[in-house]
Amino acid sequence: MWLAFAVGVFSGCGSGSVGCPDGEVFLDGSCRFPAGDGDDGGTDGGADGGGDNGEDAADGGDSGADEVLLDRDGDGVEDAADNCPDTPNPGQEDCDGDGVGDACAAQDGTPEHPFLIPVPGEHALFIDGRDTREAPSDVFDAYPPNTLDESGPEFVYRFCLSHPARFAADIVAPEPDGVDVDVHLLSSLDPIALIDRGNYGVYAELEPGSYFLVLDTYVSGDTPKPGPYRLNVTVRPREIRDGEVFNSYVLRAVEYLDQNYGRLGYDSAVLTHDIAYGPFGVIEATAPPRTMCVAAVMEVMLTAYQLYADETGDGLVWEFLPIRSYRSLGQNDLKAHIWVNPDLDAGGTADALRHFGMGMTVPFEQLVPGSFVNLNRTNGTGHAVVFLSFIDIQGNESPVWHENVVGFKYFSSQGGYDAGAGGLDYRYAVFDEFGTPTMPYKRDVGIIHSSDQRYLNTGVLYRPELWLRSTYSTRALLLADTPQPDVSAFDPLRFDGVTVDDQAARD
Ligand SMILES: [Ca+2]
Ligand SMILES: [Ca+2]
Ligand SMILES: [Ca+2]
Ligand SMILES: [Ca+2]
Repeated sequence: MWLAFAVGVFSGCGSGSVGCPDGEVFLDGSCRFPAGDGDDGGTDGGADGGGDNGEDAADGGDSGADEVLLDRDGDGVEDAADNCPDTPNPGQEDCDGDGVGDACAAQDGTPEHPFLIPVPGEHALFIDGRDTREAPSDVFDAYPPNTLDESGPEFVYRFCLSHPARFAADIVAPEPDGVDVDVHLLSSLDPIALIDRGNYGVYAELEPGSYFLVLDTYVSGDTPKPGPYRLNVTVRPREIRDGEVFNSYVLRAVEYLDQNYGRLGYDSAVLTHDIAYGPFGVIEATAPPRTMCVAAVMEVMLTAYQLYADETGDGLVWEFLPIRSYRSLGQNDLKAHIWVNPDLDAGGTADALRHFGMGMTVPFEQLVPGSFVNLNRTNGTGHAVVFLSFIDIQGNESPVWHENVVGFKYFSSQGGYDAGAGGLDYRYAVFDEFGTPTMPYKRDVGIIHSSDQRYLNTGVLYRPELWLRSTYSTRALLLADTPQPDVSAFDPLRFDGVTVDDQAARD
């Protein structure tokens, strides 16, 4: 499935199916061998071409001398105007504007013929897998102002945005031993204009336009580290719209859990009570009613799913991922990413949701109530929480960020072991630079205020009709019944459940 193909520049339009080499088909935005082997490609091509051409010829004959315009590929665009007349492409996308439609543009991953990432709407997810040992391009050695040695071979992608977007590109972590492919987002090829780069991924808020993504091979000393990668590209609208995000259900879940399961005690345990996963079974609590923070976030999500399903009659929330995604800690289980794992490049719930095609990174200042935050403190501990509001120095709440914000109000599980002293509850989180101000209720201070998502991981969950299949969520389904080793473990020292006003209860 993740085979990279042998490359050469192949001119595509009009010959073959969509400009893929012989035996390959255009699938999910790139040329691939069809399932099976090369024989399938030949059969598909022959059947498609013959059928279409025959039909068109007949239509033309009936009309005789009438000026009926041919549309060989039946995409509603007449041949004379069709920028790719043998491949249905009703949208006529032409990212580079050269008159040759994206659907039949030559694509080999070089700067001249980059792979085109389709962005069919405001919400889009593109997956691809290749191996930089096979990359045909070796022209980028560095990405100023960054100075890392990227002189190994690279694959170049291009995409066009018609709307303001949040854009993320991630490669699946961890990489195989000896492999180090880095991700670079550029606004143009010449001069090189680096927007963002990362060891595992990039994030940016982008205006409509054309951009390049380069998957390049890092060189350590004199040793290039080429190898395979699996790429997930996520495009979401810049605007966070009530009708598209799950925040209102998250907030209702918080209210429900606070009233019914609040302050029952904190422990390194999972869930305050057993929770049904739709018709697929029950996710069992390990030591009810006590629970810890990452599990509290998962409990909020599972409760929000139930509220959504009750209201809409829609079971999509349980069909997207198998129940084991919320029970197990394997690489393709959502829970393993929510549990926080640097090896998976998962700094918290926001990363987890993006990885699985269910959510997106949103910078702290742009959060809306009902979003997810993983915070880290200057003392080295961390916490997974639901974001409720921004707060000022007196603890006054605001649903939108303003210049007097000193932190935020959250919901999670923390505090003492005894009922009343800990468990699901609210706290006022204050960024380190604002000290320990008086707040209306218990505080959590010393929070690291950073735009680096590894320190302050922030993002939203979309409504299930906007959940899109990423590498992780695809594999979660495929491997649902296959035993997988645990790759994450809860770290009770880092996630100690101790906020400044819980210290007494824990000493
Ligand atoms: Ca056409
Ligand atoms: Ca066409
Ligand atoms: Ca073009
Ligand atoms: Ca390079």
